[in-house]
Amino acid sequence: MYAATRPIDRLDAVAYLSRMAKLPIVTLPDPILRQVSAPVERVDDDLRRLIEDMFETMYAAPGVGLAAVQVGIPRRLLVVDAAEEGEERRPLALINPEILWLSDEKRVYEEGCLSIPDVRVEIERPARVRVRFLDKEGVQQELEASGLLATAIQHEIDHLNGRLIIDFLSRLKRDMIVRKFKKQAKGGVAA
Ligand code: GNR
Ligand code: NI
Repeated sequence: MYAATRPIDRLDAVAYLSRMAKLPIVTLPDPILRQVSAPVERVDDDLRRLIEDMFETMYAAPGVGLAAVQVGIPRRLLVVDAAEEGEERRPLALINPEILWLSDEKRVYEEGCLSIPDVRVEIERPARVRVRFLDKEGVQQELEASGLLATAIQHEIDHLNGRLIIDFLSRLKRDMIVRKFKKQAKGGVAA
C-alpha cells in the first residue's frame, strides 16, 4: 500500500527505519549449497545490510554461524557468534576469509547445519585455526580461534567451498540423507 493513501503507523516506521530482515534459509537438496562462492568485490553499505540481515537470521534460528550461500547469496561471506547462552554476544563477520594455519591437534564435535535440519554429524577437525579476512569496514584482520569458534569458522568456510557436514559421512549414509530431503521437497511427509 502507498504511504500517500495510508498513514505509516509506529511499528511500520520502526521496521522501516531499522530495516532488518530475517532471511529464508536454503536447505538440502538445493544445488546452490554445492556452489563455490565467489569473492566479495566491494565492502559497502549494501554488504553491511546483508551482514545485519544474516546476523538477525542466525540469532533467530538460532545458530552459531551462517554463510551467505545459506541465504541464497553465493559470496565469500560468513557470520559467526560462538558465545554461549547468557553470555554477551560476540558477533563476527568474515569477508573473503583465508585459512592461514590449522593446528595438528584435533577436536571432535557433533555438528548441526541449518541447511540440513535435524541431522547431526560427529566431525574431527583441527582444534585451532588462524584466518585472515576483511571486516565489515573492509579492513584486513587476522584471528586465531579455538573451541567452538574454530569449529564453526571451519564449518562456514566449508559452505563457501560447497562442502557440507554430510560429506564427512560414508556415501551410503550421505545418499540416505539426501534422498530423504529430496522426498520431503517433493511433498512427502515432514519426518
Ligand atoms: O548452528 C550451527 N551449529 C553448529 C554446531 C557445530 C558446528 C557448526 C555449527 S554451524 C550451525 C549453523 C550452520 O549451519 N552454519 O552454517
Ligand atoms: Ni551449516
